[in-house]
Amino acid sequence: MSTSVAVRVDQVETFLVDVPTIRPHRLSMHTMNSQTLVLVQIRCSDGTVGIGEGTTIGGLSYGEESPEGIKLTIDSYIAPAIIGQDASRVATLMAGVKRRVKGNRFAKCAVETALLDAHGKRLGVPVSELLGGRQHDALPVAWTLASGDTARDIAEAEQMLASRRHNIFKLKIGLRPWDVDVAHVAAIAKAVAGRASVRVDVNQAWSEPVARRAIPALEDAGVDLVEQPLSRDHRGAQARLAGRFTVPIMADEALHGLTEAFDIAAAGTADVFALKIAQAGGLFEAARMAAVAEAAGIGLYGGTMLEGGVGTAASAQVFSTLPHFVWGTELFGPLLLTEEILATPLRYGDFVLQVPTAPGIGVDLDMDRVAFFRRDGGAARVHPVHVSAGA
Ligand code: MUC
Ligand code: MG
Repeated sequence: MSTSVAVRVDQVETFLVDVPTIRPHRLSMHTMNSQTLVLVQIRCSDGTVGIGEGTTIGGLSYGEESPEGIKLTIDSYIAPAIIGQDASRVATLMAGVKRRVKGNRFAKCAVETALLDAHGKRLGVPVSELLGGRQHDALPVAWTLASGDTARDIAEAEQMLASRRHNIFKLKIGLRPWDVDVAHVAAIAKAVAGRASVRVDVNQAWSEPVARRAIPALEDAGVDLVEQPLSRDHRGAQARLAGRFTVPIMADEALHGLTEAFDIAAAGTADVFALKIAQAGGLFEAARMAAVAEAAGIGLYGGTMLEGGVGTAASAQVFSTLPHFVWGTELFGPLLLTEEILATPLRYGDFVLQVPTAPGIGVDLDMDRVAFFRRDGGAARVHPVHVSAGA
């Protein structure tokens, strides 16, 4: 048995970073002009520092946790639960957090990521190696066309194809009448036909009757995948759609953790899972959800909450360990932002993202850039350094 002294979690620091987007990003429930990144930095007694991210979209319009709420949950409830504990026992720490904090998956994801990052750095290995080892060194990356303007979206798609950055396009629809949306999608699909895969994300905006009219038209237009057409609460209706149409239906907002993954698989509510570390509640839970998908014959897609470089790198670490991503990933979040906050940017090109190979999640923050964009101007909440008895 090891007699080595446990490495303690000493300090947990959280900060909100507001970064503009390169253009308005229009979803059915919210138009983004900027993104608020929720970043966590955890210092351990051996000097290792781990970073994590728990970013959401559109305040409280997408999910049940706001950026401010994620920060508060970590500061007030999760930090006290882990400070002074053995930092090398990440699974044990997260089990303890789960006992003390219900829900709040985004906040848990941010903290778990930071703990895994620190532990990977401590051992000198990428987080993928802590999760069983990687099966992929690079992941295909989709781009979302969501300017709201057909001609602008086609021009953007052409630019992405010409620069060999993306050849999978996800189109955000659901804000306008369904027939207007279908005409928009059909025009883009025609423009890139034979050169790219075109998918749509309705973000829960349709009713079942609307979906029954719109989906055949999307199939005729050559759409490959329909993401979350109905409310996450309407599972029976979405199961009927999945049984009725050939085009695969993907679950996104409906997938809040392992239990929902199991329920969706059992009820046949979706053909594909959009796996997201934030919605899952962390990297461990995302991997468990992937196992459910595998057992049920459900396809995998590597989703994003449009995180910056930290959440994107963490997602890539766990996705790299999973079986084949038949549907690719959409880990383009940092590319939607005007500013780089990583010391070294993630590497995109030839339609893929290279999974970082450095220890931990494989990326570091550029703290000067972070300081510049911090909402609090640098006065982040720092949970006091743990002082052990007798120290
Ligand atoms: C979503 O619903 O999938 C992911 C990519 C994107 O453009 O929006 C997000 C959220
Ligand atoms: Mg989605």
